[in-house]
Amino acid sequence: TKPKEPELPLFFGWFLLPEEEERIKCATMDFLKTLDTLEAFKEHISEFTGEAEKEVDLEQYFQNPLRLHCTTKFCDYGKAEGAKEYAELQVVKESFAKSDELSVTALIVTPRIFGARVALTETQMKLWPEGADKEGVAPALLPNVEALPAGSRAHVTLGCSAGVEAVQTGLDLLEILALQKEGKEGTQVEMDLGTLSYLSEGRWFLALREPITADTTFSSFSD
Ligand code: 2AM
Repeated sequence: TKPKEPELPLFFGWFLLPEEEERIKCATMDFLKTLDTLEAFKEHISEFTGEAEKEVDLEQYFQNPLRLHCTTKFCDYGKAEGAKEYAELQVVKESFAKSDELSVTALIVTPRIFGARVALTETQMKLWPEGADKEGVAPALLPNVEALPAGSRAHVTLGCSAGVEAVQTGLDLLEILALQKEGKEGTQVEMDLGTLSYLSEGRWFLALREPITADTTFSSFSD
């Protein structure tokens, strides 16, 4: 009989340690609590609620994912292109179950998602699959995404609004970065954590004054 192929996971990524998860959730929730009280945010509230004047409690608006992580490769149990090749990479095998520190440099909020931008180190980039930034990107946005540095899509999804899938965080992040590159930043507000900018259609970007670091383990997840 043929030996059974090892099963591929749903995805690979860096998983925040449980105590780190709590710390990051608290810090980022504090930001959400402040954001929805800002006048600048209230001016654009209809982009979240569909109605002007209506209030929104962002803490309730976004649902927390189960485990905070930064996806490197979405394998879909082997159905995703390049899943097997990724799992077999020497660097993936060598890094598996090892600890690593992630650096969060910005937070993003849109009507669909709440996320943290991750700045990958050169070593971490070795685990970032080639072409990962472009996957599932709308053709119209592709040239803009190709102009961004590799690894620009790296992020931790902190929450999704009702009916939205986590994959949206990376796509919204790329859109924001593309708009910034074109110089399309609107209102800027100084906050304790850093500079908040508005990028039209309910998109907000907080560039952190100090990066937030988090200890993680590189691993895989299967439902
Ligand atoms: P995320 O990385 O933006 O949070 C399980 O669904 C995990 O895999 C989630 O963390 C999700 O998004 C990520 N994911 C789902 N579909 C994906 C895709 N097509 N490409 C990249 N990541 C995906």
